[in-house]
Amino acid sequence: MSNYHIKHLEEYFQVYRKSVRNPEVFWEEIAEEHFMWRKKWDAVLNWDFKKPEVTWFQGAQLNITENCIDRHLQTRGDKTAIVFEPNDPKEKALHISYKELYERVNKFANVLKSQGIKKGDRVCIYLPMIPELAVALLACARIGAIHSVVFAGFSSTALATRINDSDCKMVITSDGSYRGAKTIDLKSIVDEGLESCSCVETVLVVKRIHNSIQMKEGRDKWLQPLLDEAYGECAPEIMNAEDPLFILYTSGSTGMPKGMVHTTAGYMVYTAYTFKNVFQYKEEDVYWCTADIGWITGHSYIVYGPLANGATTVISEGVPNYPDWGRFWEIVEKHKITQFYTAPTAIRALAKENLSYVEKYDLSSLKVLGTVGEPINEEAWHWYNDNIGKKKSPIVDTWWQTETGGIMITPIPFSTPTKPTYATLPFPGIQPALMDENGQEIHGNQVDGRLCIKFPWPSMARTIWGNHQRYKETYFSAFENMYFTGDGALRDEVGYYRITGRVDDVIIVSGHNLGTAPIEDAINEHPAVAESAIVGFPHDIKGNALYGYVILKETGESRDHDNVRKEINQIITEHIGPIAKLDKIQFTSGLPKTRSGKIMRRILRKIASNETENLGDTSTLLNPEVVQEIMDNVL
Ligand code: 7RM
Repeated sequence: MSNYHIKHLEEYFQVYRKSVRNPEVFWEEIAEEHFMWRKKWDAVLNWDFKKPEVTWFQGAQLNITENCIDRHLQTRGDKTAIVFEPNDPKEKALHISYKELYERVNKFANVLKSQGIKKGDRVCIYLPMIPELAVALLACARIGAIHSVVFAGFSSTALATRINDSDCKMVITSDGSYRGAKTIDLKSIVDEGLESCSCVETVLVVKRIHNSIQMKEGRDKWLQPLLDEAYGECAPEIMNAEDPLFILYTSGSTGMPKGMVHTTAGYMVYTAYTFKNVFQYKEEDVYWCTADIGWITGHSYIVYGPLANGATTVISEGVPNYPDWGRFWEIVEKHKITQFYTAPTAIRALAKENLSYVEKYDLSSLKVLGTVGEPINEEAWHWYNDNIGKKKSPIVDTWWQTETGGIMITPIPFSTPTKPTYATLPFPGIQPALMDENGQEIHGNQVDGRLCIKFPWPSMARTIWGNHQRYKETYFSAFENMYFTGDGALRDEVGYYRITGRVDDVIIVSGHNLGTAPIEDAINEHPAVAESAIVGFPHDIKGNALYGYVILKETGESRDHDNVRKEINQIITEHIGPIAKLDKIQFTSGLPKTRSGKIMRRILRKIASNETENLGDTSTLLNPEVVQEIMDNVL
């Protein structure tokens, strides 16, 4: 019997040890007992990190939608699979049962087929957070088409680049989307993008905001009439374990975004098993992840992981501040949310607002809180713990990546004692290693280094679409026989991991390795500073010098900038030493960020170094306007 559901710390250690001593037996038991297979595997694992090549459950056959939908019909047919909470609180929420989801997915799958989509074809999905988005993913999976979701906040150029890179035959979009009090004309963004995409034959359009849009004859089709005609049963395509399930783009530090390819069986097993344990999901729970499905978090922990467990998962269309900053807590109360999973950037934004937005609502249904996307600072952690969890709901600080497919380092709630800013312990099956600059593993505790993973896990990305060489260079070349995450981490006295950030954020000043995170933490201690980011720029003597971008708090009073500069450098000298003093400090109203809150330091680095002709891929920027402001005021 496998320990599918970990219930206390001893059990975690027991399960972990087993997963490391005998990974194949460990994963085989989980795969056998908890999933539906059309044919069992010939081998649990084949791997060679040198090539690199990894396969899990080779020879097995399955369809992931049978695991996410069909097999629940007997026992949970009337249970709500998806709760849809619209942007406008006055619009009624929708409860979609497993039976209804089955019918929607099957009809949609038949529409895809009727439009000529076959196994292996790529379908680009560019939709807002509406039920059709999840249904579209599942419909692709039903017929073996490879979905490539592009976040519906990205520009037409970003969309076109991704469509062309993977040769998508179809785009699924909507007439528009709601975003707080605004509407966005998605369809015209698609039209603009498609001017440079000759591969797209069909555009399916979901009606959401009922505005009038252009429909291109022969190419564009409304979805609803096609669904009305479609038959409600579509036999699942029998897929091989290693057939691609989806492509999801993640922006690289330079050049083209990388189309990470995830395959079927391993991804299913790992996302389902992590979902169950990291959120301690129970049959009656109502789980809500606030991420967009256009992000890996949404793929793994809104759609596939929850549905594979027969869970109730919430899809919310809106934003945290519409109609006001109480919206999240209103939704928690309304649907009696038991698990709530969000990002530090959202927590910080919510924490800035008046507590009365929180206190208005009954949050007593909450059992587990989660965070993902970037390191969570101590202040935000405590705000979340005190005001949302009322010190009763453990916070799972989950570290993982688009490339890893699922959660890698995380507490198991009610088992692992949490510690602010620590992602804590590796999930069963995950073997982390900290490496030094010379490629040697750093053993023992109270150490820090580059975070690698020594052994394959089922949901790891198998390649970069169309560029296996880049996959090899990016992840398997820095350290021999290891997957390199690109992150730095420290291991404390009990073996807990704390992720410190991307290691390319380290700057060498006069031969000293300086991490950006501790310097930024020091700067942020200044009472007038709201946020900061530092980068290196070339310096004749020191090799590199430090350039700081600082956002001041809006206090209404004006401050002498030169005084603040001096005070910041005093604080840095006290906390780290004079070596880390900043040569230049630019005050700015914002920092270039992605949706999940990651600062795009590459842009800041290029501006500080005067290399602004080519900023690289900026298509995933949430706030492109701030880049111009920063360039205009560069020192
Ligand atoms: C899920 C996701 C991956 C990068 C990763 C880290 C950072 C994510 C945490 C974190 C500290 C965390 N996928 N990151 N989670 N850093 N603590 N709990 O975010 O591909 O978009 O980003 O995000 O740097 O490498 S992602």
